[in-house]
Amino acid sequence: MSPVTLSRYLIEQTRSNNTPADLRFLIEVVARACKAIAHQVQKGALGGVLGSMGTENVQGEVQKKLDVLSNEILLEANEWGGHLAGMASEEMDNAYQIPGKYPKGAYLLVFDPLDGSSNIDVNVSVGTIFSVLRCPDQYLSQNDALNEQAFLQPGTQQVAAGYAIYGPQTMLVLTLGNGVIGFTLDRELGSFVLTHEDIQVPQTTAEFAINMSNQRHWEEPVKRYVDELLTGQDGPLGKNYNMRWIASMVADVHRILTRGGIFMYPRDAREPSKPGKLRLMYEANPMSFLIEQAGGASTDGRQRILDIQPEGLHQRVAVFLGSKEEVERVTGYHQ
Ligand code: AHM
Ligand code: MG
Repeated sequence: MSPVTLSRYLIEQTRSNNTPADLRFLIEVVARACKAIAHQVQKGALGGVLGSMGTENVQGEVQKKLDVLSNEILLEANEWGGHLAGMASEEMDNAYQIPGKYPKGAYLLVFDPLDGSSNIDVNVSVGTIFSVLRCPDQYLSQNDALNEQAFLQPGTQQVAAGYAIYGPQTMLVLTLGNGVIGFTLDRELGSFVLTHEDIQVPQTTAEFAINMSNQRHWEEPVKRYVDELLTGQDGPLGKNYNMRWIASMVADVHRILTRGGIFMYPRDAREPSKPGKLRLMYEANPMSFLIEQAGGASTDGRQRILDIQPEGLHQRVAVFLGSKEEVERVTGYHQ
């Protein structure tokens, strides 16, 4: 049987699920940009792309050359097609305005162009995370600058989300709101080919992911939960757990979508004004949409992440996501 490429999959979705043609185009353009990013990531030292830019982003984090390059690739690929009203990115303080010479479209694209930057220089998997929202009618204007308020919609409003992972294989994992599917980049064909249908997160797990070095800063419910995991068979949970922490959210989430687990980045006392490290709009929301669509759960310890009303583009949030049983347990400890 001939391989089902991303293009074919999307065309079939248009026929069977009424996926709008402009959304299909948007996903194809994002996928094309991810191929270009994969190409740059793969070059590594040979392409002169490793190391820092010597600049900081809005979060005060040092930008890597590949952070900036990946951001440019996504902007350039998406600005001219007429499918977007605007874009927002981890690497830009404010929303990106579609240049006046191009038409504007119905969607908003939000992304972390290269997540896991701290792993770039050590040849560990990194990825691109993206979220697609519809631009509310009142903000749609061909002439006026896009108001940033347009982006501030809860994750439940996402029409698509996904990530590309640049690892031993480059993969694109996607949801259009009817399950999760995975494509692997066939470098000979130059296409993403459907390799993982109907991805499901197992409901139970014995694997957890957390940056243990922050333990002393955690809140009590997280301390209690991780203590119980660590006591294993002798503790109240009655089984031994294994720990995995890649420090690339894309890679950690990819593992969970593949074989289950719980991923945690709790709020902590280091910077009390910031609830956690990860960002709601372009990290937590798209990953939560994927995890829920695959049968898992995702909360900030107190509520479902997808229900949170965002107040800022770069807002941070605590994250507990993955296998339902464990996410519900640690969320219960917060109540
Ligand atoms: P980034 O977007 O600047 O790369 O930061 C996000 C990353 C996540 O991929 C990962 O889960 C987390 O930061 C790891 O942070 P740390 O190792 O600093 O605790
Ligand atoms: Mg990130």
